[in-house]
Amino acid sequence: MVNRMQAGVKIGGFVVGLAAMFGVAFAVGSAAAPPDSKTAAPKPTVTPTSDGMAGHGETEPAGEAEAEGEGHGDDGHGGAAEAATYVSGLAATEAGFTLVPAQTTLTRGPAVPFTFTVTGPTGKPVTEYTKSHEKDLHLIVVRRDLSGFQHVHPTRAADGSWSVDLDLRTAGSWRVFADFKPTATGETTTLGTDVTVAGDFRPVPLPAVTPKSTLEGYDVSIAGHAVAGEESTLTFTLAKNGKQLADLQPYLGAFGHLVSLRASDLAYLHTHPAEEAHAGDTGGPAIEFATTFPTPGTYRLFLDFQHAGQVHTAEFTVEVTK
Ligand SMILES: [Cu+2]
Repeated sequence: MVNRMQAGVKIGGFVVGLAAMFGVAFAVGSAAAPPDSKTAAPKPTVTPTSDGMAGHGETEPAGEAEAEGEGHGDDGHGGAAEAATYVSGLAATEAGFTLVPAQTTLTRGPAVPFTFTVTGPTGKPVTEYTKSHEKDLHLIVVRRDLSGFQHVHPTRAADGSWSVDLDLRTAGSWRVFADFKPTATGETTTLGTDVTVAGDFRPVPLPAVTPKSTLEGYDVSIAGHAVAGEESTLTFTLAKNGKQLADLQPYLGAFGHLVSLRASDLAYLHTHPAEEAHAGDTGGPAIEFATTFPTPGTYRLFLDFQHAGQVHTAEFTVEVTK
């Protein structure tokens, strides 16, 4: 990991390209190598709600998210342990790519213009991206105390600069993650940096661990047992006004998008259900994710889902065990 970053920064695109190849090879190997662990009877899960696991009906092996989420972090000589502990989003520069905000101090407000570029190994802004979940770049923004989460899609100008309005109604230090796949490497890359909003900062304590989240008339429950370093299946069950939802809509090619942030340092994981969702499909009430949390500890989970034409985000605090 460290080696790859240094090589990428110092030597540039060729080494990055090689790293990408190793990364892909490892991802394929990691998805294919331990079939036994995937097809073996699932270990018993702790189910915080009585009906949480009922009727999810998911039979697809949940391998894709793991391959996509982990493989890119390995440089070919780390092995499974390193892949399992790889985390992204902690650095503003990685593999020759750098997230460069146009301004690091922003005003407070509900729609604050924010502009940035992603520069590549040559130092110039990247202009060629490969879409992932229907977008060239996903921007995740959250205050460092994990309040104020937002997942937005900036627009790119011809010069490669990205712009979007952010909801920055509260003062403090905000973390900005750019999640994208440069065409040059084909590797999913997540860069993170901080911007500051001036004003009276009032820290929000992290909400307690609970199996339910209520938002905008929706009740979302989480079931499953998150164990560090191994693929953990988390199942979210969605209801509105006491009735389970069977008409979830695809949002950016999936019935749900899950961003998990480690509370201690905001390390970033982004996972999707194994099954893709296409326009016109309906889903629910359960959405299942296979996520590999790198370490034990407290994480904040943000589940984006779409229902009746609106995107909502359910939030959970989860304790990942050893
Ligand atoms: Cu997105």
